Parts: sequence; C-alpha cells; structure tokens
Amino acid sequence: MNDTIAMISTPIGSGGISIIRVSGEKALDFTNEIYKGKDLYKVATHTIHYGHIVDENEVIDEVLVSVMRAPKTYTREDIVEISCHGGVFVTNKILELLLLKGARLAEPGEFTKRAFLNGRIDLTQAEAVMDLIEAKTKTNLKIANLGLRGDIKKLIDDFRSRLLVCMAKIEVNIDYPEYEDEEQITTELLKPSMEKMNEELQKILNRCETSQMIKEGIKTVIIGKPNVGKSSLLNALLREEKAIVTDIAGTTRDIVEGKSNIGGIILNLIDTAGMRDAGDVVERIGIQKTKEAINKADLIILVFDNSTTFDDYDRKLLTLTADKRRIIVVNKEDLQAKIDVSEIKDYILLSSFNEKDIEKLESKIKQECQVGNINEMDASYIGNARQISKIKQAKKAIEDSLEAIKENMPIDIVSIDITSAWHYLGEITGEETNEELIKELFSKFCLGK
Ligand SMILES: Nc1nc2c(ncn2[C@@H]2O[C@H](COP(=O)(O)OP(=O)(O)OP(=O)(O)O)[C@@H](O)[C@H]2O)c(=O)[nH]1
Ligand SMILES: [Mg+2]
Repeated sequence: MNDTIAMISTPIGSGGISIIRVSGEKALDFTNEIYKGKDLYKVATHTIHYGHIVDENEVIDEVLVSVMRAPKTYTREDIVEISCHGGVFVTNKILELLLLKGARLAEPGEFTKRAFLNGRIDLTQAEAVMDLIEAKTKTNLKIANLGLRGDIKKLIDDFRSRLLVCMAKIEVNIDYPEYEDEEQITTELLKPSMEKMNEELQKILNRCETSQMIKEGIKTVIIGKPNVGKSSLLNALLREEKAIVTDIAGTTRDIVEGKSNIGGIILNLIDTAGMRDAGDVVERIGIQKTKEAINKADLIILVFDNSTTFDDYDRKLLTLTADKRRIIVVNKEDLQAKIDVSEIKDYILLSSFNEKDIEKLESKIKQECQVGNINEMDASYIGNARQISKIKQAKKAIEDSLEAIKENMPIDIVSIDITSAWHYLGEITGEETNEELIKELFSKFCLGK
C-alpha cells in the first residue's frame, strides 16, 4: 500500500476548476517535480500555494496547490490537491504528468479505502461517504451525516462490547469450573442481557423497511380502472404534465414513471394502464405490467371515481391490493357523486385539480409509510442492505444462544452463538473483514473519492 496514487476528484467535463488529488509517501515529491512555485516540502501543512504546473519548461496551467501532511488528512497519508482550470484536456494532462513521475492511477474509492485501512474511518463511515455523495434529499443527507459522524459505528460497538462482557463471564466460568452451580448461574445471568439485545436488534430490523424507503425512495404505484384520473393524479404529484390525460378510457397504455420529493422523501411514482378486461394485445400487456408493478410496490394508491358507480372492476382492485400498504383515493370530488362508498373503509375524497388536496395526500403518504418526522431519525435507521443482512445474522445467533440457554445446554455451546453474533456485528464496522468484501465495497465508489 506504500505506492502513491493520483486521480481527478471532480467530474470530468468543462467547469470552473478541476481537482487532482495525490495521496501517499511521494505525493509531495511527484508534485514538486511538475510544479513551479514554492518547494512544497518547506511549506506548512494545510496551506494553499499559487504556482504553475509545467511539463519540462512549458507551462501547462496556473494552479493552486493544497498541501496536507500526514496524519491529519483524508487518507492519513500525505495529500496534495492541485486545483487547476476545469478543462478536460488540461486536467488529464496534469494527471498524466503525475503518472509519468511514478504515481499510480487510483482505483474507484481508493482514497476512502486507504482512510479505512489506515484506521481513520470504519466501514459504516466509508459507506456513509457514498450515501452522502448519492443523497438526493435532506433526509438522505441527514442520515448519511449521522453515519459519517460515526453514529452507526457507536451503535454497533455498543452491542459488541455488551456481547464481550457476556463472553468474558463465560470465560471466567470455564476457567474456574470448580465452583458448583457456577454454570447454571452464569447462563441465568446472561439471559436478561441477551434478551435485551435481541429486542433492540429487532427494533432496528423493524425500521429497516422504512430506512430503505428513505434511502431508495417510496415505490408508489397508482392503479384504478380506466378514466378515474390516475394520470391526472401522477401529474399533480409531479407538478408536471408528464402523462397524457384525456377523457378517453384507456389513454395510458404503458407504465409512466416520475420522481417527486415530498419534504425530504423521494416518491418513485408509477402510473399504470387502467385495469379492466383487456380489449387488445397492447392493453393486455399493459395490465400484466400493472400486476407486476403492484407486486414490487412499497405503496399502492388505488383510485376510484366519485362520479361513476362502484363496480366489479373497483371491487377486484380492492381485493387484489388488500394485503398491500395502500391509500384509497376517491377522485373527482368536484363532480356530482355517484359512487357508493359503503364497501370502502378508509379513503380520502379529493380532486386531482386541487393543490391543497394533493398536499393532504402527500402527508397521508408519509404517515402511511412512517417517514413523517426526519428530526426523529437517528443512526438506528440503517438503510444499507449489507449492514442489515449482518444485523439479521447477528440476531439469529443471539436467538440461538437464548434457545441454548432455555434448553440448559452446556455453557460452551451458548458461548459459540454469542461469539458468532459478536463476529457478525464486527463485519458491519469492518473490525472483522476479508479482502473480497473490501474490494467489492470500494469498487462501487466513484473515481477520485
Ligand atoms: N372533474 C374532474 N375531472 C378529473 C379529475 N381528475 C381527472 N379528471 C379528468 O378525468 C379524465 C381522465 O383522466 P386521466 O388522468 O387520463 O385518467 P386515467 O385514470 O389515467 O385514465 P386511463 O389512462 O385511461 O386509465 C380526464 O378528462 C381528466 O381531466 C378531477 O379531480 N375532477
Ligand atoms: Mg392514464
């Protein structure tokens, strides 16, 4: 790991400035060789210097160079950042000069990987870096920042140290078996702590659906028979005329998608073809797609029309979505009511033309998906699939230990389960890790990060 890496850290394209980042033992050497200005070895750390990048004697660009000496840097190694003019050619040229001097092109995420390998951050913080870059809403941003601050690490470390206390108790018991009944006493002592941890992990897992919705957005599918106003509702939620709206039944024939941000949460909206007995092939395919969309949805908005009678199609849709998280909308409130709502339990009556109604629908969506108040969200809203799967494994091991205690198993059997729970949680923070995982995880990062 001792080689020095270099990469362009800003997006490739024309812009005000581009930044080329160099990290490693020779970061200052390589930069000094292509930089005309102060000797970078003689400047104070964390300072910025004006000068020129030169190729032999030819000036390539006028730049600002930031010098950050180890260990207080992103990677804990010496880092130099060259801010040059934001042209594709000039940026590449500077990178090329650094490579010619002996720097190696950094792999995606390699700077962050070094931060991890050098012990500045743990894996949850590294993953939070990526979440922060990808954040599309203030909720995403808030949760990513909690991760970056180390709150997930703290949460997991706390579980691990509690498990360690249990493991130590067992160790003592195994080392001093001469005390009679000691084994029985020890397992009974362990039980309450293991039960408590089991409950707490369950709480985190209960939230993970919500957390993933916060992270990925709420996959919301609008369904209803033809002409009830599904596309009108989609357009209203998107504040954009995305789908075609006409008074002809069967207007939407293919899936129409759009994204909207409702106060910090992304709605991934899908408008579908009106469900009814399929007339032609195109419509049949549309309906098939609708069924698939329903299966994958986090939330269904089922639309009925206030101005028509409640019929068998409506009834069918009510049954089809009975087990899904759904909101029932009775649309076209402004028209004369013909619908009989006796079969519908919980619904909202609205008009897709009314902005206030749309805002009400948005609050209802947040309430239904329990993503209401972002101020209440803390690091236990773990939305990372890798971390969740490890929590599930750890919880399973804790359940097994409780089972073993219940069955009066020997204490070393109980110990095996507790130790594996401790290992699984260690994989979340990266204290327990393997080469493959690290490689896979950082390869998803963007270049130059
Ligand atoms: N009066 C009134 N008309 C509405 C309202 N919402 C939609 N409409 C009208 O209802 C008709 C059908 O609307 P669409 O949004 O195309 O309905 P749809 O459910 O997408 O229909 P298909 O794509 O054919 O399944 C259009 O003429 C809309 O202008 C409403 O709240 N009030
Ligand atoms: Mg439509």
